[in-house]
Amino acid sequence: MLHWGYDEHNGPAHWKEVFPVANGDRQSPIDIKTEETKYDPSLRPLNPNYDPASAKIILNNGHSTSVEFDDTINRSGHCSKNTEFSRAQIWLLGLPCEVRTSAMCWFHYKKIKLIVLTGGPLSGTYRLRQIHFHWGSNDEAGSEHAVDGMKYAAELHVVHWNAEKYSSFVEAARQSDGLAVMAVFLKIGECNPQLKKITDRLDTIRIKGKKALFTNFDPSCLLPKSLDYWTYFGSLTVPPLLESVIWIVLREPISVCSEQLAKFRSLLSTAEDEVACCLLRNYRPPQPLRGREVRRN
Ligand code: BO1
Ligand code: ZN
Repeated sequence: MLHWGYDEHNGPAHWKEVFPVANGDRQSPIDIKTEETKYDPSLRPLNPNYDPASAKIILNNGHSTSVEFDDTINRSGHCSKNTEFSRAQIWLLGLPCEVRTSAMCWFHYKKIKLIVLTGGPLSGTYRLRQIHFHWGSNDEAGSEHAVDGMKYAAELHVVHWNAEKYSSFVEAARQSDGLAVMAVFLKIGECNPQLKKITDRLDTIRIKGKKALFTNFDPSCLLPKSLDYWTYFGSLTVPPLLESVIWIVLREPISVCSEQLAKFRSLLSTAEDEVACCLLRNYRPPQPLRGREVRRN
C-alpha cells in the first residue's frame, strides 16, 4: 500500500499493513447495539458554543472535504481568568494575542468560550478544529457508525481537541483524552438548506489539495433538534487511526437529499497532475467493540 485510501488496493482492509493500531482495542467506528448501551445519569447535556467568525477555509484533502476553523487563540495559555475590562481599553481589541494585558486576557477568554464543546461526557473544554463528512457510493450506505446494523447515507464529524490540557491538535491527537468528535448521521430525505452552504461550494474545490475561503459559518446550524447521544472511547477513523477520541454520536439524524450526496461523490481523490478519480466513498466499516461500554444520556 503506497498511499491509503478507499479503493480495492489501498482501502480499510489494507490499513493495518502500515498502521498496526488498526487492530487495536479501541478502534472506530462501531456498530451501536442500542439494547446493549448503558444509561448513565452522570452524563450531562452537550453544550456546543461556536463562533461563525472562526470558520476559515473549505478544502478537499483527497479523503474528504472539510471546513477548517481558526483554533490558534490562547496560544500562551496565559489568558485563563476573567479580568476587568474597561471601555478605555477597547482599542486593544485589534491587537495580536502576544500583547499581554489584563484587557487582552478578558477579550481572549471571551473568544475562546465561543468555539468550544463542553458537557456531555467531557471534562473541561474541547476546542473546535474542523468538520468533515463521510459518504458512500450510493444512498444505502455511507455512515461510519451503524445503529443496530443500520447505516445512514452519510456522517458529519465535528472535531475538537482538549486545549485545556494540550498545546496543539497534533499533541492532543496522541493522548487518550485528547480529541472529542461529535458525529451526526445524515438521513435521506429533504434537501438540507444548511448543508447547501457547503455543497454549493464543492465544485470550486473539486481537485485534491484545493481550498477556498469559507467564513461566517456556525457548524451548530447542522445539528439536529435533540442533542441526545451515545458515547464511547475510540479512535480516528482514518490513518493514523490514533486511539485518542471520545466519540459523541448524536441519536437524531439530520436530512440530506440524493442531489446533495451526489455533489460529495463528484469530488476527486486525485490532484491536478493525476488521472481524475472521483471520491465515491470514504467510510471505514464498523470495528470490533472488544468489551467497550457504550453509554447513553
Ligand atoms: S475522524 O473524525 O476520526 N474521521 C478524524 C480523522 C482524522 C483527523 C481528524 C478526525 N485528522 C486530522 C489530521 C491532522 C489535521 C486535522 C485537522 O485532521 O490527523 O493532521 O491537522 O484537519
Ligand atoms: Zn471523520
